[in-house]
Amino acid sequence: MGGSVDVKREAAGILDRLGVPRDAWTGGAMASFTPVTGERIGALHPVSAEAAAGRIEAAHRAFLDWRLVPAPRRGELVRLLGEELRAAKDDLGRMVSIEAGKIASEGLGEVQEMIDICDFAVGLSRQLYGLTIATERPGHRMMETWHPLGVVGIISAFNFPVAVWSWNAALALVCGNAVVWKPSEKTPLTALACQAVLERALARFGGAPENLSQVLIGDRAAGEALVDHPRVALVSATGSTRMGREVGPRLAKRFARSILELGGNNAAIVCPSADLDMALRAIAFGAMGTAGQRCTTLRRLFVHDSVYEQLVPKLKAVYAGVSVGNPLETPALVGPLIDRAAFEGMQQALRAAKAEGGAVAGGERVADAGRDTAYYVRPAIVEMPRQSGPVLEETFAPILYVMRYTDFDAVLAQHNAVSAGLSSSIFTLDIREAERFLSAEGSDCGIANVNIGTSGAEIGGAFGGEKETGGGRESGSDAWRAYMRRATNTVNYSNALPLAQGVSFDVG
Ligand code: UN1
Repeated sequence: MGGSVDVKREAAGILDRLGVPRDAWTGGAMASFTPVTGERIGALHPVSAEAAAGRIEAAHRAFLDWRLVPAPRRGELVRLLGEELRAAKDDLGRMVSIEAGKIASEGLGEVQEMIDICDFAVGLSRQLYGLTIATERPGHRMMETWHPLGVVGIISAFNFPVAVWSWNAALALVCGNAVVWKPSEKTPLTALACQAVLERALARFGGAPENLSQVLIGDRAAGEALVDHPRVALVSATGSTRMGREVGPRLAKRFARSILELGGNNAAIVCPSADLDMALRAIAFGAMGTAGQRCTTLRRLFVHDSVYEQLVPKLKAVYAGVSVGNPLETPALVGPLIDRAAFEGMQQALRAAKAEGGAVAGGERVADAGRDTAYYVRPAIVEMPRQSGPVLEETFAPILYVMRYTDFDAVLAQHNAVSAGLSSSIFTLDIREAERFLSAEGSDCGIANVNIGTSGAEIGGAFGGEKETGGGRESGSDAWRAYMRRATNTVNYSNALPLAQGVSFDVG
């Protein structure tokens, strides 16, 4: 396993190369850690509440200028960001592995997701279309115009420390907004790295208003400053449902907008006709990828009785054999949990599952994969007699609960009988089952897939979910609309003043 000097030195080298000043992450009061070894790698300077407010005001001033820059020109900034991200991909991907514990391929994949959303946003910068609407009055024209919104706040979680920022920032910037980002306290260094990459793009762009993008390094207080500041028009928050329950009402209280992307308790159904080899691979990636710490992670698996004995023993063998280890030094498929709290939460859920009659395989700490401050675990697969107890909740760890089913209607009901509604999958070659799953009476999630796992969505679609997942949509499709304000414009080019609905109001 890697020595402390190595990880620290490597992180320092990356931050230096990307142009993050050393005094931004050394000598401060806020420690940052790597889950790879559990050691401290940064000492950052948390922003005070006053300083946070000052930065938000500065971002607002930047917005006042940026909103007047033509959208395709704003797109040029995001195009340059995409270029800089391409150049920084290896370093930034590695930094994600160091700070979030992702395996190399997933760290790089996350940066690719950033590049993809930049490409999308560049195209979008010429497509912020409004409708032209038929009016009932002669000599009139009615249309919609989309205008920039203001300062957009971004609160992101440790598990996608850079991609979620980029979904929001790339769209917000082409839509004419300024952005202020409060990254997770667990991944502040990757945030500084991203900001440095954006600053390179800003330097090449030339002439963008100063303070167009800001980072608030800090704890909860920094997030609260963002949520409560009257200049922040929209907060896009990714994290736990508990966080969303606090942030949502606070934003609503001051009539600010929110995009909430909260917990998931994602399920897959394996039907009698499923391609079981394909299902096996998709389940393995969905449930064990990112060590079970994606909001799209597969957590519940319903397997038809007729294929259960063919699939589940194979799945258990994959779980028993999957390589768990240091993502910086080994070709392991499963890296560490983010911290001790995550490990304890996992053990607690496994105890609760046993108490509900679950048969647990795996879940134990993999002692030789790191030092005692790092938390590597063998992913757990738990055969449950029914959907109860911890199965109904999201535990941010690699636990897959497996249940048998016989009746399709009943399994659909079970599928939807949890409080979150993010992602879902069905494995079937039967078109009736597939289409019912996607229909109004099928999956109640924001993402519903056929013969694809629950995680690993592309940026082109709108990303988010229903119920306690929060209802927000980020990324592709028409998610951009949430980052703009809509004006309905009616123009009268006639000599008369006809009133709508035939109302007469003759003042003589
Ligand atoms: C998250 O876990 O917050 O669909 C985002 C996926 C990724 C994004 C996950 N593209 O798994």
